[in-house]
Amino acid sequence: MFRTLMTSTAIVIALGGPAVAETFEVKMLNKGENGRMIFEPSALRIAAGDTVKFLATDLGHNAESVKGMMPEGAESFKGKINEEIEVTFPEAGFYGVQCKPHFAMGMVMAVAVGDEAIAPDSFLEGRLPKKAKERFEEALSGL
Ligand SMILES: [Cu+2]
Repeated sequence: MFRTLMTSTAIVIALGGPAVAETFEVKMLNKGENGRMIFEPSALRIAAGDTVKFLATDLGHNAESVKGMMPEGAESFKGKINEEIEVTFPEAGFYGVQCKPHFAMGMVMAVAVGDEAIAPDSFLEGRLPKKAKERFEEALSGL
């Protein structure tokens, strides 16, 4: 005689905490809608605790933070060439991201974390290649 006992228990706990963190994808491209050697999108607004995944859609790129273009206390990050890294941004503020080999060609993006509308003056104060600065300015205006 066989006896089968099936028990199914579902426990649903409703949490009133903050929204679940999201993951956003950014492509690293040789050619995008807005030019060559480019992050797409090149401007992103996310919430603190969200993650950005950098996709090696085209080869030969990396994603790393730009020195001096982060809120104080935030941790820098650096992906290897062709590495798809996931970066979580716990600190609110503005972040500059670069592809090291194509920095001078303007392969940069801006990530705004939180609600602050305008980047601090210091964000673009550092030494930047002309094309990188232009792309940053473009990105900031699109946030
Ligand atoms: Cu690149």
